Amino acid sequence: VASDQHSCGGVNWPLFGNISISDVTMETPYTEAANKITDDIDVCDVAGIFEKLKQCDFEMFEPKGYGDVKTLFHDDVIEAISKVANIAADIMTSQTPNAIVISGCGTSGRVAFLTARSLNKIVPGEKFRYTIAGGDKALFTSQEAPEDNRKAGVNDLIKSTIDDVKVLYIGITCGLSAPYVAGQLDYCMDNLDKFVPVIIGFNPVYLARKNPIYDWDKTFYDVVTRLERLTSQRKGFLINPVLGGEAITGSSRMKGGSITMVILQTIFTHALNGVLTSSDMTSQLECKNLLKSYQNTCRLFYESSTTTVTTLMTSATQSLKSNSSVYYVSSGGSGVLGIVDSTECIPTYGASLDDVRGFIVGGYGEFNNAEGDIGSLGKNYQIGCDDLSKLLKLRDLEHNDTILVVAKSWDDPVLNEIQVEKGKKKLKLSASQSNVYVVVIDTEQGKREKNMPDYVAKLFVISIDLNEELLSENLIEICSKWIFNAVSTGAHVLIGKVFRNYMVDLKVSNQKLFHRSIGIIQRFCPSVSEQEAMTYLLKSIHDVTNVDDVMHRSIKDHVLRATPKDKVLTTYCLSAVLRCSTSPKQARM
Ligand code: F1P
Repeated sequence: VASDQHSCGGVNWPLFGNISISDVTMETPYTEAANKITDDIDVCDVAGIFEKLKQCDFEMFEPKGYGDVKTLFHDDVIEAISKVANIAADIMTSQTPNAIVISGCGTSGRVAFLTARSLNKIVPGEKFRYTIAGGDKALFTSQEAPEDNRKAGVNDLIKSTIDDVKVLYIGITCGLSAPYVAGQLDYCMDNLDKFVPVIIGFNPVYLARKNPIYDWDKTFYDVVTRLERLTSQRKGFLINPVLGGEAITGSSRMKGGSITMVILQTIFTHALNGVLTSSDMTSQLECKNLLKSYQNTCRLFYESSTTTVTTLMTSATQSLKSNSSVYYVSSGGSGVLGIVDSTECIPTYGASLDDVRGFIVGGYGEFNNAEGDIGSLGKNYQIGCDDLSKLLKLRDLEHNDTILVVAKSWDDPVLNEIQVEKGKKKLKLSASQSNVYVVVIDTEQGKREKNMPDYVAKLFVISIDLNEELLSENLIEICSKWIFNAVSTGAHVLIGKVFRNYMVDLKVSNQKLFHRSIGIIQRFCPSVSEQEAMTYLLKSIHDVTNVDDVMHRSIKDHVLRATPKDKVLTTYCLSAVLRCSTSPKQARM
């Protein structure tokens, strides 16, 4: 961890790892800062991209923080995790109607769902709930406008806890920014007799978002500083280690999503281990050891997956380049993670709904979301292997799809889907125009192989030798996330969706992304003021050459107008750089 300080506005801002000095200012949170490691990721080959993603992910486990920059292994972070595990254990074992609600927007809400889903399978009483901005539709497609709706957050929380006496609320917002979560957190703090509020995010409190929240007199910063005051009385908890910049600036689906999983799984594994019987010290030590298992797994994963991931990245790139698709197929939590990964490609890279899609063995029967089968809403809500089989039948020979099957062991049911049974292929993944790859994440020592049908282009085995029996399912699951993240990120970088390490084709679909877009324009045109950058953005959003008539509108209005549009940022980012007077329509063409 770098120990330099960057002086800005009379304040010394601590630097973390590989974030550039110029990127951490009073306004730039760590989650939105560019990472030096990936500064030139856009000109790297597959091996270079893999190496950079690896180095970025290793930063998640920096051994210790300094000053007020706390990293994952900082004592305060571990103490908070262990305290929350104690409360969780209480709720999990109580007979009264108590609940644990995990909530967030986008990837954070999907990880909330994944966690609640898997814990309800092992803890009796359906005590785990999730809320996600935009409801269950947001599990499959990005619904970012509801993220800015703090009232919707409160209503969802009230609805899901109406019959409960005591609730552990865990709100997740990587950037400490989402209004949906801010509303819920504030509501919890107004009702401390019922709620114990916890926030997971990856910025120090002073970098929480200070922009006004629509229709409210509070900002995220106001709400989280209120929570900070409660932490000394142990009436609320803040778990906010800094992770270093994302590989693709602001792409919190990556490190942010992974460490959210790590923290939640550590809390609940520890709670299940009978934390109530251990002393504070023992409890913290156990949490630290659990965190170390993830660190170890991350290292083992990257050490043993270079060939696998680079081959998959290459195939996915060729598919996207030739207007074909990348399909992920997995079972259980890995199936969910494939869907989560694909969902985020749309707002992050301006990808189409068909570019990357995820499928889960057993479809909705396995997925287990609160609203049940919503497949009738459209093809992007159809998630079963049968749906994929049907889809493949319709693909013509011009397609060059990549099908990536990830198995968590040799006994994973996903392997039954593709095996040859008495000469018959069970799952019709065998479209001749597809490149089918199978990856088995193997924790066993002995070599075990199954016959693969001839249509499987390559079988990869990633060997991870785990001593951590208890956690092994979780550890393998997170490896599947790293595979999906690397494949989709690498492929989008290689087809030119990233400039330096900025997502220049993002969708301007919520307040956070509106501000991120202004930041990107300024990043490439340092001489442009914030106001000027916003003017360029508004010209692009509203297709006007003069912004006088649109300037007074709310950010909410701008976002509503921008959400369905493509290439909003590339259009005006370009114009700003060239200082040209092209009309917005011309530039987009
Ligand atoms: C929530 C989120 C991200 C997504 C995009 C828009 O962010 O939906 O998951 O990738 O950046 O915002 P956060 O509240 O967890 O910071």
